[in-house]
Amino acid sequence: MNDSPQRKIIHIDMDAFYAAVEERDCPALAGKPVVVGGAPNSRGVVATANYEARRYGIHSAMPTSQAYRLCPFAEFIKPRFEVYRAASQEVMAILNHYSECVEPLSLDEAYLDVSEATDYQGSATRIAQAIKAEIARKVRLTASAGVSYNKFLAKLASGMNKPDGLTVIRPQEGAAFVRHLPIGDFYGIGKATEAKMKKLGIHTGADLLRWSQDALVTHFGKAGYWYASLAQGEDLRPVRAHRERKSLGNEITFALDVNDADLLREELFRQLTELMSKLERRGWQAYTVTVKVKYADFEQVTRSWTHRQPLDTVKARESASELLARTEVGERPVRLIGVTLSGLTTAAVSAQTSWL
Ligand code: DCP
Ligand code: MG
Repeated sequence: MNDSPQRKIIHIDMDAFYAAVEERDCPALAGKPVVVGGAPNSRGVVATANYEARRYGIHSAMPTSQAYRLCPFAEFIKPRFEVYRAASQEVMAILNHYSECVEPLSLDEAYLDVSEATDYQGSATRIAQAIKAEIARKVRLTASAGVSYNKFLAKLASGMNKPDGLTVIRPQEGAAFVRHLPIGDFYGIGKATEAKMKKLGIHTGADLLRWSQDALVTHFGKAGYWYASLAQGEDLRPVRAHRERKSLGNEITFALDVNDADLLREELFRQLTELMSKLERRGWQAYTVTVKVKYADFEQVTRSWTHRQPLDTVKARESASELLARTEVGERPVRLIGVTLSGLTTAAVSAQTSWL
């Protein structure tokens, strides 16, 4: 894997993925607003909407009942996950043909590192064009592609000319591009951090760039290093073809949304205790704790902490508690909470690969 600033990274993101699959499979939907999601009952939400429906203000995670009010004549369709999964597999198979280094992020999204590619004289832009064309021909769906020298910019680029877009941010353009970027669009800056940044007068990349790394670390902890490099248009994260599989996680979806931060912390501790004893039984040690929170509106955040030493129960709890405090629990109702331990190592090298 090549970590030099001259890497060539492509980010592929399918357009209105679930809705596009429905349109593909049902020609009668052509040109109509299409909403894929749960029934408009208490918990029914929009999974996605096609671009026609988005014109009415409909978007992912919105209650279906609200989508219905915005556009009663839209086609409301129940998700067919098996079909989306099959389409996703076809897309990923195409991507794997263009690079050995493909990192899927979700059903409809992946990064490719094509630094080493020799097709099309190594032109990442032409590779991206070829990928889009092959997806269109074989899967009959459109994808948007972003091409750049790191993951952060490639992903931003793929979102810039949706649908069916292809956007390139060249190495010499990255820094200027980032200066104009609203602070909320930076990778890893969620709603809470965005608000904190704005309080400090940081509204754009240019504002962020005026802050020293030390000052950012003072205000944001370890994440400050990350923000400082993003401000320069730098992101050294490698594309990981084989994602870390050794992790152990727990989560719970509440029947009713929970507002009480203490209660949520207790629930996390309960999950952690369970995980730690599982780890112990298997003779494993973990270095990373990740807390996941899904709010009532389905927005999901994760907060992670990697330690230098293997975690014990006390450390794991302290970390989880700290990570939880970096979310908006207590302020926003929570639908799901979970914790994962990763960065696992073991002294006993056993053949336990599928013990999750
Ligand atoms: N999805 C979901 N719930 C969400 C967000 C997304 O179920 N809150 C599902 C439906 C989407 C798919 O994941 O089709 C991919 O998500 P994207 O965010 O990439 O959205 P789309 O592909 O639908 O639209 P686009 O990428 O064109 O903006
Ligand atoms: Mg998409």
